[in-house]
Amino acid sequence: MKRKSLLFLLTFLIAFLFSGCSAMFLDAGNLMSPPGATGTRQEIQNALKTVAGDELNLCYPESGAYRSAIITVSDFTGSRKNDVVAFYYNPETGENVNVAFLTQTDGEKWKVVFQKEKAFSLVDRVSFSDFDGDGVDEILIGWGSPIGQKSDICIYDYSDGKMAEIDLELPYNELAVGDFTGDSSSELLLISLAKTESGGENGETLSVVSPAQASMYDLFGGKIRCLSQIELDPSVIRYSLVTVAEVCSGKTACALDCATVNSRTLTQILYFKNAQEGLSLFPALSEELPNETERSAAYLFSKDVNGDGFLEIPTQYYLPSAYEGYNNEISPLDIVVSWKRFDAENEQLLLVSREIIKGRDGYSVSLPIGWEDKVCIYVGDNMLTLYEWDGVEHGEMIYQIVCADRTELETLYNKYEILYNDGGKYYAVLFGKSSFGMDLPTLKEYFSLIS
Ligand SMILES: [Ca+2]
Ligand SMILES: [Ca+2]
Ligand SMILES: [Ca+2]
Repeated sequence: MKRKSLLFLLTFLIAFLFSGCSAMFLDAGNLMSPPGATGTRQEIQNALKTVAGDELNLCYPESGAYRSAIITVSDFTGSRKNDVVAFYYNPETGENVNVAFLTQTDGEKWKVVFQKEKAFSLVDRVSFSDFDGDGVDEILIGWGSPIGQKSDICIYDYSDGKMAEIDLELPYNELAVGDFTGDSSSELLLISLAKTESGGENGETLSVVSPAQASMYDLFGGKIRCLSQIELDPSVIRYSLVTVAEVCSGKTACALDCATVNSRTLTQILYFKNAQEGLSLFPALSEELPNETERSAAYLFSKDVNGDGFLEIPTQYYLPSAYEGYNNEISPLDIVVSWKRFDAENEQLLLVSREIIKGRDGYSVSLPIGWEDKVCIYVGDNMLTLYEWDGVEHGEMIYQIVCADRTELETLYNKYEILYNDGGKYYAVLFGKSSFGMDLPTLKEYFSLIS
C-alpha cells in the first residue's frame, strides 16, 4: 500500500515537473518541436491523415479491452516495437468504418501498411492473440452494425511485409479468445444465440432458423479452420458475461453467465475436452437435472473469489430458515452462495467457499466451511441473523448484522458494535450467546462490501 502511494506521488511529481517545464518553454516560445510522446502521437496522426483525411473522424471500439480509436499497444509485425491499429469513419460519407494499420521501421516515419473500408458502422471489439502459433500476434476485429444486427469477424495476419485479411463472414453474439487447447496458441470461440422466426397465420409458430451454438476456430496455413462445434442451451436469451479464465491447472475455459427465458441466471462452462471429443459444455444439455448454478440474483457472475487464479462459479445455497414457514429467498437479492470451481477432469463443481450476500444492504459475509449444517438464517429488510441449528429448530443466536444510519445506530442499535462504516451507512453487529466463537476481528475479516 505504502509503495503504491509512493509510486503515485512520484508519477504525480514527474507529471507536474514535466508539465511545468514544457509550459515554461511554450511560454518562452522556444519550443520548436513537441516533446516525445506528443511528437509520436502527432507523427502517427499525420500518417493516418494521409488515408483518413485531415478531419480524422475517429471510431472507438464499443467493447473489449481496447477502447481507443488509435491503439498503440500491439506488435503485429513481430519487430518487438509497437505498431498501430486505427479506426476512422469514411472522411466523405462519415458512415462506414475504416481500419488502418501503421508501422514504423527503425528511425523511419510511421506509414500505413494496410487500410480497408468495411460495410459496418461500428467496431464491436479488438483483440490481439497468436492464433497460428508463430510467436507473433494477429489482430482480431469484430465488426458490427445496429441496422439488421449485422456482425462479422476478421483476423488480420501480417507476414512478409504484407497484411492479409481473413474474413470469417460469420455473425456472432459473443466471442472469446484464449488458449483452450493448451498448445500455447490461441483459439477463437464464436457464440451464437438461437435464432427463431415466427410463422403461421398469426405468427404464433416459432421455427428455429439457427440453433444456439459455439464454434471454435484457429488459424492454420493462413486460413481459418473450424476445430469443433457444439450446440448450446436454446433457452438462453442473453449472455450477460463471458469470461475466459483458467478453471483448473492448465485448463482454460469460457464461463458463460447467462439469462434464460424464465428470468433465471445461470452459468455454463464451455471447454475443450480433448482432440477426439472437442468442445464440451458443463452441465451437459442432455442432463435431466437442473443446472445447479441457477440463481435468483442476476448480479452474481463467475469470478476468482479467492485470488488463486482459478475461476469460481456462484451456485445458490439454501440455509435452513430460523422460523417455520419463512422463506429464505424473500428477496432475490439476498442469497447464500456457494462458490465452486470446475474440475474438468471429473466434470464436477467443487466447493471453494460460501458466503451470505445481503444484496439489499450491499455487503457479504463469509460462512465458515463446516457451518452449513449447524446454522440457520433469518433475513429481514436491513437485518441478517444467524442462529445455531440442531436440524429441527434454531438455538442460540450467533450474530445479528444490521445496516443503519447514525440515528438508528444511537437509538435502536446502541448495543451493537460497528463492523464497518461506509460514509453515512453503518454496518453493526450484535453477538449472541452461541458457543461458536465468532468475534468482532474474525467477522471483520469475513465481512466485505459488494463492489
Ligand atoms: Ca501469429
Ligand atoms: Ca490453443
Ligand atoms: Ca479462485
